[in-house]
Amino acid sequence: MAEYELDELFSVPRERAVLAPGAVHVPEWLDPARQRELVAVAREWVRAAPMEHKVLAGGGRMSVQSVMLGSRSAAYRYGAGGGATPELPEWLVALGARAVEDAYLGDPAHDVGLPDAAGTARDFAPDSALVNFYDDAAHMGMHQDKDEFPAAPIVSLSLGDTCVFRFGNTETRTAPYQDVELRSGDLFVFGGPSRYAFHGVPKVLPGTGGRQVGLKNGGRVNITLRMTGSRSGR
Ligand code: MD6
Ligand code: FE
Repeated sequence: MAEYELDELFSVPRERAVLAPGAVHVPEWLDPARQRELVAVAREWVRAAPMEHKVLAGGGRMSVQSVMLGSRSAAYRYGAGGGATPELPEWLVALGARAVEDAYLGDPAHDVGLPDAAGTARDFAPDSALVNFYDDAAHMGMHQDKDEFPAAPIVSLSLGDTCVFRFGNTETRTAPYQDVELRSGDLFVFGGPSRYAFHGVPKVLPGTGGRQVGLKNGGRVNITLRMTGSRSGR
Protein backbone atom coordinates (compact mmCIF):
# COMPACT_ATOMS: atom_id res chain seq x y z
CA MET A 1 0.00 0.00 0.00
CA ALA A 2 1.36 3.40 -0.92
CA GLU A 3 2.51 5.52 1.94
CA TYR A 4 0.06 8.32 1.32
CA GLU A 5 -2.81 5.87 1.56
CA LEU A 6 -1.58 4.75 4.97
CA ASP A 7 -1.38 8.38 6.04
CA GLU A 8 -4.95 8.84 4.96
CA LEU A 9 -6.03 5.83 6.99
CA PHE A 10 -4.41 7.05 10.17
CA SER A 11 -4.93 10.77 10.05
CA VAL A 12 -8.45 11.89 9.42
CA PRO A 13 -8.22 15.22 7.64
CA ARG A 14 -9.44 17.95 9.88
CA GLU A 15 -11.94 20.23 8.26
CA ARG A 16 -12.98 23.76 8.98
CA ALA A 17 -16.08 23.62 11.17
CA VAL A 18 -18.77 26.03 12.29
CA LEU A 19 -19.75 24.79 15.77
CA ALA A 20 -22.43 27.40 16.34
CA PRO A 21 -23.24 30.77 14.73
CA GLY A 22 -20.05 32.81 14.85
CA ALA A 23 -17.93 29.98 16.30
CA VAL A 24 -15.48 28.71 13.71
CA HIS A 25 -12.60 26.24 13.98
CA VAL A 26 -9.94 26.48 11.27
CA PRO A 27 -7.38 23.67 11.64
CA GLU A 28 -3.74 24.33 10.78
CA TRP A 29 -4.17 28.03 10.16
CA LEU A 30 -0.58 28.84 11.16
CA ASP A 31 2.26 27.06 9.40
CA PRO A 32 4.92 25.35 11.55
CA ALA A 33 7.51 28.13 11.13
CA ARG A 34 4.98 30.74 12.26
CA GLN A 35 4.02 28.56 15.22
CA ARG A 36 7.64 28.41 16.39
CA GLU A 37 7.99 32.16 15.92
CA LEU A 38 4.93 32.84 18.06
CA VAL A 39 6.19 30.58 20.83
CA ALA A 40 9.54 32.37 20.74
CA VAL A 41 7.90 35.80 21.10
CA ALA A 42 5.57 34.50 23.81
CA ARG A 43 8.74 33.65 25.74
CA GLU A 44 9.89 37.26 25.38
CA TRP A 45 6.58 38.55 26.69
CA VAL A 46 6.87 36.31 29.71
CA ARG A 47 10.34 37.65 30.37
CA ALA A 48 8.99 41.21 30.21
CA ALA A 49 5.95 40.66 32.43
CA PRO A 50 5.67 38.31 35.36
CA MET A 51 3.28 35.43 34.88
CA GLU A 52 0.62 34.67 37.36
CA HIS A 53 -1.41 31.62 38.06
CA LYS A 54 -5.05 32.33 37.46
CA VAL A 55 -7.31 32.07 40.44
CA LEU A 56 -9.93 29.45 39.71
CA ALA A 57 -13.34 29.92 41.22
CA GLY A 58 -13.42 26.30 42.37
CA GLY A 59 -10.19 26.76 44.30
CA GLY A 60 -8.53 23.90 42.46
CA ARG A 61 -4.96 23.68 41.28
CA MET A 62 -4.18 26.96 39.58
CA SER A 63 -2.57 25.35 36.66
CA VAL A 64 -2.63 27.90 33.85
CA GLN A 65 -0.15 30.75 33.83
CA SER A 66 -1.10 33.95 32.05
CA VAL A 67 0.43 37.10 30.69
CA MET A 68 -1.50 40.03 29.24
CA LEU A 69 -0.45 42.35 26.43
CA GLY A 70 -1.95 45.67 25.51
CA SER A 71 -4.81 46.87 27.61
CA ARG A 72 -3.95 47.89 31.16
CA SER A 73 -7.48 47.68 32.46
CA ALA A 74 -7.81 44.18 31.07
CA ALA A 75 -4.47 43.28 32.61
CA TYR A 76 -5.84 44.38 35.93
CA ARG A 77 -9.01 42.38 35.49
CA TYR A 78 -7.15 39.24 34.60
CA GLY A 79 -4.70 39.70 37.41
CA ALA A 80 -1.66 39.75 35.19
CA GLY A 81 0.49 41.20 37.91
CA GLY A 82 1.87 44.59 38.82
CA GLY A 83 4.68 44.57 36.28
CA ALA A 84 4.77 46.45 33.03
CA THR A 85 2.17 45.32 30.52
CA PRO A 86 3.93 44.69 27.21
CA GLU A 87 2.62 46.52 24.17
CA LEU A 88 0.43 44.64 21.75
CA PRO A 89 2.59 44.61 18.61
CA GLU A 90 1.02 45.86 15.39
CA TRP A 91 1.86 42.64 13.58
CA LEU A 92 -0.23 40.75 16.12
CA VAL A 93 -3.13 43.17 15.63
CA ALA A 94 -2.86 42.50 11.90
CA LEU A 95 -2.68 38.73 12.44
CA GLY A 96 -5.88 38.91 14.51
CA ALA A 97 -7.68 40.90 11.84
CA ARG A 98 -6.64 38.39 9.20
CA ALA A 99 -7.80 35.54 11.44
CA VAL A 100 -11.35 36.88 11.71
CA GLU A 101 -11.47 37.67 8.03
CA ASP A 102 -10.35 34.19 7.11
CA ALA A 103 -12.56 32.38 9.63
CA TYR A 104 -15.67 34.35 8.71
CA LEU A 105 -15.19 35.00 4.99
CA GLY A 106 -12.41 32.66 3.88
CA ASP A 107 -14.55 29.75 2.72
CA PRO A 108 -17.83 30.47 0.96
CA ALA A 109 -18.82 26.82 1.49
CA HIS A 110 -19.07 27.50 5.23
CA ASP A 111 -21.72 30.02 6.19
CA VAL A 112 -20.77 31.14 9.67
CA GLY A 113 -24.35 32.06 10.49
CA LEU A 114 -23.89 35.76 11.27
CA PRO A 115 -26.07 38.44 9.69
CA ASP A 116 -23.08 40.70 9.04
CA ALA A 117 -19.95 38.56 9.03
CA ALA A 118 -18.22 40.99 6.66
CA GLY A 119 -18.91 43.98 8.93
CA THR A 120 -17.81 42.06 12.01
CA ALA A 121 -14.55 41.15 10.31
CA ARG A 122 -14.00 44.71 9.06
CA ASP A 123 -14.53 46.22 12.52
CA PHE A 124 -12.31 43.81 14.43
CA ALA A 125 -9.29 45.63 15.87
CA PRO A 126 -7.87 43.77 18.87
CA ASP A 127 -6.33 45.93 21.60
CA SER A 128 -5.20 43.24 24.00
CA ALA A 129 -3.95 39.69 24.09
CA LEU A 130 -4.08 37.09 26.80
CA VAL A 131 -1.37 34.45 26.61
CA ASN A 132 -1.96 31.26 28.58
CA PHE A 133 0.70 28.64 29.31
CA TYR A 134 -0.37 25.08 30.09
CA ASP A 135 1.88 22.37 31.43
CA ASP A 136 1.00 18.67 31.18
CA ALA A 137 -1.40 18.80 34.09
CA ALA A 138 -2.98 22.15 33.35
CA HIS A 139 -6.61 22.69 32.54
CA MET A 140 -9.10 25.54 32.48
CA GLY A 141 -12.55 25.29 33.95
CA MET A 142 -15.70 26.19 32.06
CA HIS A 143 -16.08 29.96 31.92
CA GLN A 144 -17.52 32.82 29.90
CA ASP A 145 -15.42 35.73 28.64
CA LYS A 146 -17.64 38.59 29.62
CA ASP A 147 -15.52 41.67 29.89
CA GLU A 148 -14.86 42.72 26.35
CA PHE A 149 -16.92 44.43 23.66
CA PRO A 150 -19.73 41.93 23.25
CA ALA A 151 -20.09 42.68 19.55
CA ALA A 152 -16.49 41.79 18.77
CA PRO A 153 -15.32 38.20 18.35
CA ILE A 154 -12.35 36.67 20.17
CA VAL A 155 -9.51 35.09 18.20
CA SER A 156 -7.78 32.05 19.72
CA LEU A 157 -4.50 30.59 18.47
CA SER A 158 -3.24 27.25 19.79
CA LEU A 159 0.45 26.31 19.91
CA GLY A 160 2.26 23.22 21.11
CA ASP A 161 0.50 20.29 22.67
CA THR A 162 -2.99 19.38 21.54
CA CYS A 163 -5.80 20.08 23.97
CA VAL A 164 -9.42 19.13 24.32
CA PHE A 165 -11.40 22.35 23.99
CA ARG A 166 -14.94 22.16 25.34
CA PHE A 167 -17.33 24.51 23.62
CA GLY A 168 -20.58 24.69 25.54
CA ASN A 169 -23.75 26.69 25.50
CA THR A 170 -24.69 30.16 26.72
CA GLU A 171 -27.03 28.98 29.50
CA THR A 172 -25.12 26.59 31.74
CA ARG A 173 -21.59 25.38 32.27
CA THR A 174 -22.76 21.82 31.76
CA ALA A 175 -24.00 19.86 28.73
CA PRO A 176 -24.78 20.26 25.95
CA TYR A 177 -21.27 20.91 24.77
CA GLN A 178 -19.01 19.94 21.89
CA ASP A 179 -15.44 18.75 22.47
CA VAL A 180 -12.94 19.62 19.77
CA GLU A 181 -9.22 18.95 19.63
CA LEU A 182 -7.22 22.11 19.21
CA ARG A 183 -3.81 21.29 17.80
CA SER A 184 -0.78 23.44 17.21
CA GLY A 185 -1.53 26.04 14.57
CA ASP A 186 -5.30 25.84 14.90
CA LEU A 187 -7.45 28.95 14.87
CA PHE A 188 -10.72 29.23 16.75
CA VAL A 189 -12.82 32.37 16.44
CA PHE A 190 -15.90 33.01 18.43
CA GLY A 191 -18.30 35.84 18.19
CA GLY A 192 -21.92 36.66 17.50
CA PRO A 193 -24.44 34.78 19.63
CA SER A 194 -21.65 32.34 20.62
CA ARG A 195 -19.72 35.12 22.30
CA TYR A 196 -20.98 34.18 25.75
CA ALA A 197 -20.88 30.43 25.36
CA PHE A 198 -19.25 28.65 28.30
CA HIS A 199 -15.99 27.02 27.29
CA GLY A 200 -12.95 25.44 28.86
CA VAL A 201 -9.95 23.19 28.43
CA PRO A 202 -10.54 19.92 30.32
CA LYS A 203 -7.14 18.56 29.37
CA VAL A 204 -3.90 18.91 27.49
CA LEU A 205 -2.53 15.84 25.73
CA PRO A 206 1.16 15.63 26.73
CA GLY A 207 3.75 14.89 24.10
CA THR A 208 1.62 15.90 21.13
CA GLY A 209 3.44 18.93 19.79
CA GLY A 210 4.97 21.14 22.47
CA ARG A 211 8.59 20.22 21.81
CA GLN A 212 8.12 20.61 18.05
CA VAL A 213 7.36 24.32 18.53
CA GLY A 214 10.30 24.89 20.86
CA LEU A 215 8.79 24.31 24.30
CA LYS A 216 11.62 22.46 26.01
CA ASN A 217 9.37 20.73 28.52
CA GLY A 218 6.39 20.44 26.23
CA GLY A 219 3.09 22.09 27.00
CA ARG A 220 0.61 24.32 25.28
CA VAL A 221 0.40 28.03 24.62
CA ASN A 222 -2.90 29.72 23.81
CA ILE A 223 -3.08 33.30 22.57
CA THR A 224 -6.44 35.05 22.57
CA LEU A 225 -6.81 38.43 20.88
CA ARG A 226 -9.56 40.65 22.15
CA MET A 227 -11.18 44.00 21.64
CA THR A 228 -11.68 45.56 25.06
CA GLY A 229 -12.17 49.16 24.01
CA SER A 230 -9.55 50.42 26.44
CA ARG A 231 -7.00 51.34 23.81
CA SER A 232 -8.76 54.40 22.49
CA GLY A 233 -10.66 55.15 25.69
CA ARG A 234 -7.88 55.82 28.17
C1 MD6 B 1 -7.62 28.11 25.79
N1 MD6 B 1 -9.35 29.66 25.65
O1 MD6 B 1 -7.82 27.75 24.64
C2 MD6 B 1 -8.61 28.89 26.55
N2 MD6 B 1 -11.74 32.28 25.50
O2 MD6 B 1 -6.59 27.83 26.38
C3 MD6 B 1 -10.29 30.51 26.06
O3 MD6 B 1 -10.60 30.64 27.20
C4 MD6 B 1 -10.98 31.30 25.04
O4 MD6 B 1 -10.16 30.05 23.21
C5 MD6 B 1 -12.41 33.04 24.65
C6 MD6 B 1 -12.36 32.84 23.31
C7 MD6 B 1 -11.60 31.84 22.80
C8 MD6 B 1 -10.88 31.03 23.68
FE1 FE C 1 -12.12 32.04 27.51
